[in-house]
Amino acid sequence: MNTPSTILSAIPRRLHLQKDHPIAVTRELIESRFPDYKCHNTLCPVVTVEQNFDSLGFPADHIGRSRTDTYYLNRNTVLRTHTSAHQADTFRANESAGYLISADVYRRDAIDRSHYPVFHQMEGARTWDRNSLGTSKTIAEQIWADVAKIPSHFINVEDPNPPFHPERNPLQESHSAEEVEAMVVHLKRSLEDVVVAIFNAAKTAAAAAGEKTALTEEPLKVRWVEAYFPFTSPSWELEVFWKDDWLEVLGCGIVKQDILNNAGVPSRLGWAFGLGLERIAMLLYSIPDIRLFWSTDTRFLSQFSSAGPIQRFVPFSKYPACFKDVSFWLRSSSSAAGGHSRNVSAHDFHENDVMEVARDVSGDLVEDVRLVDEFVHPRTGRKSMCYRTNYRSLERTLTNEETNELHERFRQQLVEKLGVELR
Ligand code: FA5
Ligand code: MG
Repeated sequence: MNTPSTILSAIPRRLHLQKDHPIAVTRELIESRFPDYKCHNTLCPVVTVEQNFDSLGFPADHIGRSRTDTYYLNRNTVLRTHTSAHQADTFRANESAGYLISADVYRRDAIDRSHYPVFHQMEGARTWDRNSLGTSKTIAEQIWADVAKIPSHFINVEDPNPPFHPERNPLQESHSAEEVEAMVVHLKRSLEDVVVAIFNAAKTAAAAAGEKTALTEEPLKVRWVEAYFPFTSPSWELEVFWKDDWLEVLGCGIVKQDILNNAGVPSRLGWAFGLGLERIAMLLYSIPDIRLFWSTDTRFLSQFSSAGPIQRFVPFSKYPACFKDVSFWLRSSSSAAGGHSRNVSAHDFHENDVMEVARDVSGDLVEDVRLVDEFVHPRTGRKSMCYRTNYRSLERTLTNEETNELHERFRQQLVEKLGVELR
């Protein structure tokens, strides 16, 4: 068990189901682009290691399984790290050709304005059955007929990638080139349709708010890049150009046939995707900080509604930041045998542990935690690290006493929980 109570207390929140919450409105907007898909929105976040990793073909030594990245409840049970944890079960239930799963997911991760240890994903999948071809002669022909039903768009998508590549992004032996070509077009067109719908809504809202930015003045820029997931092949990520940089919004690919075979539906083949609802909601509403989604302040919540057009978020005044540094020594790996120091060795150290201590002490009052300096002492070989914490409330001005007290508790907990030596 490495799951703190602050994380457990997020479980009942279910922001994707809270009426008029921006995560819920974003979910509804995306769901409306997939009218025939069955939506699952209340699946339990407590899943087995088998569901979250094994059923998807994650290798035994995959980094995602480690205690530094995943919240375990016991040896065999985790808080799901992605909605793909429900893929095998949903394929096995075989209730519809297309499905969407929206849910809260949990990951030990960095602290900054776009990362939070709890966020929301939407998973989607579409499969076709080789045993029910209807009027089509082949499964590829049937998929192309379905491609024709996807609304067309006029944005210029950068996509230099072949539908598959023998080394980088291989076709599975159970699929023919024709089948994969058709599925890849269906997959990419379906997701481009979502991104275009989101950007049109954001653009309309931005223009109504009088914004003059790349969003209102320039055409949307989108690109596909090749990717890797243990449970799809070939695989891609979709990126959009946002605030001078490419932002990854989703991962996707052709479902590994083993997953469908093991789920008792070997005659089916298809694609799946997983997207981050916070990332999309931040673009849609222009929400600057991921912590805001967890706010219960009416100045935040009252700005959103699932009725009527999307309205851009109007920030309430920004409260002052307060930066504080902490420096500490790790034990050098070479002195470990000497045993004269009980502090954590450079080898055992993981940054996510520092992040979790910060989160545990300060909750949402910590805006970000960043490594600002590290060096190895030339003589002793010991490593020193310095982290800078920014304390800032989204709702009020913090007092000096308050931030001093938080920071002192943070320092003491680093010693107690991680065994570092303060400098
Ligand atoms: C996955 O979680 C895969 N399960 C996605 C997938 C599903 C691939 C089905 C193929 C088939 P990834 O870890 O990249 O992949 O996360 C998917 C999306 O979740 C990202 O593109 C991003 O939009 C969002 N995301 C990931 N980490 C965070 C985070 N810490 N905070 C907010 N959003 C995040
Ligand atoms: Mg990714």
